[in-house]
Amino acid sequence: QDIKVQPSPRQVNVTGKSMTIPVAFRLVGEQEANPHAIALLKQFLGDRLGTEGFPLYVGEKGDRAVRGAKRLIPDHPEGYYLSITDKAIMLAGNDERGTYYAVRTFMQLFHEGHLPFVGIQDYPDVRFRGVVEGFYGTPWSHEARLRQLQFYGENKLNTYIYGPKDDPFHSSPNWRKPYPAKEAARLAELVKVANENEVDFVWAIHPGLDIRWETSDRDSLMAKFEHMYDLGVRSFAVFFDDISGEGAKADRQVELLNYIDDHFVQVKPDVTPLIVCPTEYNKGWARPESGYLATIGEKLNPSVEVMWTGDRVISEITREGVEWIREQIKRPSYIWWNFPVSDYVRDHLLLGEVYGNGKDIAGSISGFVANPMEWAEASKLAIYCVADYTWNMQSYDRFRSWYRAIRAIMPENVEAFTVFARHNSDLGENVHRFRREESVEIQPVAERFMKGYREGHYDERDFLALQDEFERVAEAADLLLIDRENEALIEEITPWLHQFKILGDAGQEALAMIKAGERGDRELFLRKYNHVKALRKRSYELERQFNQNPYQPGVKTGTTVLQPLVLDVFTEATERFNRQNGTDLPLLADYSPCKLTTNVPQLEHLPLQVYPSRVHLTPLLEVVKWPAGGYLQLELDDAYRIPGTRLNFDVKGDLSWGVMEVSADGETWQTVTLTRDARGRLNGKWEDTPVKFVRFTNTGEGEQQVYLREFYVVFSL
Ligand code: LTM
Repeated sequence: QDIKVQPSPRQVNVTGKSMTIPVAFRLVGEQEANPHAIALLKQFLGDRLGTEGFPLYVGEKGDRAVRGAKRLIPDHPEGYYLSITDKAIMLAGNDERGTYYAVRTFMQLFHEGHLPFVGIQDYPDVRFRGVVEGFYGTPWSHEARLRQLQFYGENKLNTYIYGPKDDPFHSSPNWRKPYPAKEAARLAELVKVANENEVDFVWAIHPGLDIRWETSDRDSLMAKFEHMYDLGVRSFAVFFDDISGEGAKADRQVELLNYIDDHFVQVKPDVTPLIVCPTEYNKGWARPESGYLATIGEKLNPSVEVMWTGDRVISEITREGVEWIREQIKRPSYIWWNFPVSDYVRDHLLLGEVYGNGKDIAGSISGFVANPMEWAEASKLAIYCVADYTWNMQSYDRFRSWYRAIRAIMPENVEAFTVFARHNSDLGENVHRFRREESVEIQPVAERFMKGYREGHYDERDFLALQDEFERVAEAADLLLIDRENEALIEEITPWLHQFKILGDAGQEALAMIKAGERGDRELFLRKYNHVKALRKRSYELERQFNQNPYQPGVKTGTTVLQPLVLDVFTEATERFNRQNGTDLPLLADYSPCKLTTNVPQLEHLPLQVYPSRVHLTPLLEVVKWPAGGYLQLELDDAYRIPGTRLNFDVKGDLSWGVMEVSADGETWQTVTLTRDARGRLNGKWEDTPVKFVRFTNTGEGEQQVYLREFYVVFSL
C-alpha cells in the first residue's frame, strides 16, 4: 500500500488494512501537547471532535497521553511517532515540533478518504530547512509571505529567513532605523503566523555596504535587533554578502558578531543561535591569502552558524565541498542554496526539478535554505522539492518529488502545468554559467527530426511527436490562463503563458510550412510563413511590454529546445522554398550587432542587452573583482558615431586606475574623457569620428573591486 506523505517519511510500517474515517474523535493530551499542534488538529477535525469518539492521543515524549509510545518515538530533534490501529490513533513527538509534524502527517493520511493502519517513525535529516528570501528585486508581498509560511508548515520546513536585498530597512541605507509602524505591524503578523506553522522567522540585517566600525553603528544594530525582538522575532542573522572595502574585513565582522552573540543572543534565553552570511561565501571567492575564512573559523563564537553557497555563487552542493568549508570554518556550514533564485536571469522562470545536490551531505551541514525567485507562488515548486530532499535525502527522487509538487500546487490542472514547467526550467546563457535541463523528453526527437529534415528523410513519427508537443504547449497556455484554482500563481506567470501560447502556435505553423513546401502549395506555405513572422513580432512586442526590469527585461520561454527548433524549422523550410521557387524570403535571423570580449573572469559570460541604437551590459549584482590589466571591450558590427557612453561602478573617488578608449580598427586607440554627473556616473562622449570598438581597462597596479551598475554605449546609425 502506497502511503503518500510529504516529505517522504523515514520508516513506514503498513499492515495493508485500513478503516473508514471515524465520525467522531476524542482528543487525549490536549493540556500538555504543543498548542500549535492542538490548534491545527482542532481546526482540521472541526465538528468531528468531542468528548466521545475514537481515541486520539497527542503529545510530546514525557506527556501522559503518549506514555505508551515512549520507546517508539525517534530520539531526534523534530522526530515523531504516528500509529493508527483499530483501537486508537497516537501522534507523539520527540519535542513540540515533532508533535506538530505528526499532526501534519495525520492530516495527509486523512485526505486519502480512509485511514490506513500504519506505524510511522520519522525525523528530518537536516536540522534547519527552509527558505532565505535573499534575492535582489521586488520583495515578496505580505500576502505571498503569509501563504509561504502556511506552505512551509504543510511541508515540514522550519525556517524562513527574511533578507530581501531591496528592503531598505534590511540593508543600506536604513538598516539603522526601526521599521515604520505599518511595516512593523506586518512583520509582527508574519512572526505570529510563522510560530503557528512552527517556522522560525529569522530576521536578517545587511549592514556591510556602509557600516562604520564604531560604537555608534554597533549600538544602532543592537537597537534594531531589540526593535525586531519587540515585534516577536526570536531568530537573527547578519548578512555580509556582496560588499567590498571596509565592511568586508573579517576581524571587524567577527568582533561585531561576537558582541551581538555575547550581549544579545546569549542573554536572551528564547533567542536561537545567530546566523551569519560571510563575505567570502563560496569557494570560488575564497582566498586563503586573505585569511578571511580562517579568521571566521578561529575567532567567531562556535555557536554562530555560517552560511555557504557552495563551490560557486550558484552551484550544486557536494560532500567534498561541504567537507572543505567545514575545515575552514571549524563547524558544519549552513547552506544558502541559490535556487530557484532568478535575479540574474529575470526573463526566465525556473520551474524545473531540484537535482544535483549530494544525498550524502546531511551529516556535514547544519542547515539548508533555498533562495527563491521573486515569484513566490512559482517558487513553491522548488521549495516543495527542497523540503522533501532535506527531510530524507537517501529516499529523495527528483522526478517523484517534482510531480508531487505540481500536484500539490495545481491539483486541477496537473497536465497543463507539467507541460509548462518542463519547458520553463533552463536559465539560458548567464553570468554564473548555471544551467538546468529543459524539455528533456522532446529534445532527442527534435534533434533527430532536424537532422533527418536537413538530410531529406525524416521519420514521420518524429514529425507527429513534435506537432503533438507544440499543440500541448498551446493548449497548456490556454488552460492555465483561465485557471482559477491558484490565481496568485497564474498572475505571476501570465506574461510567460502568453509567450508560451505564441511558442506553441509558432511551432505548429512552422511545421505546417514543411508540409506545405513538400506539397508544393505555394499559397499555403506563404500563409504559414507570414503567420510565423507575425507571431515572432508579437513575441517581440511581449518582450518589450512585460517584466520590464532593468536587468534582464522581457519574457523568455522554451529557450533551450523549443525556440531554437522553431527557428531551425522556419529557416530550413524557407531556404528550401527560396531555392525551389527562386524567391528571396527573408529569415528570422537572431542577429546581434555587438560582441563582448573581456579577460575579467566574472564578466566573461555576461549577456548583452541590444536595442536598436544602444548596447547595455547586464548589470551585475555581486562585487566584481577587476584584475590589473583587466579589460572589457564592446565590438560593434561596423563603425558608428557614438554620442554617449556611460559607466557606473558605484565607486566614490576618481577612476584614475582605469581608462575608457575607442578605436576604429582595434589597433589604434584614443582615450575618452569621462565626466562625473551628480549621481556619480561617468559619462563619455565621442562623436568626432565613427568607431567600432569601445573598451575600459584597469591600467593600475592592483585589483579593483567595483559594482557593475551601468555600462552602455549609444551609437547613431
Ligand atoms: O548568494 C548570496 C549569499 N548573495 C547574493 C544573493 O542575494 C543573490 O540572490 C544571489 C543570486 O543572484 N547571489 C548573491 O550573490
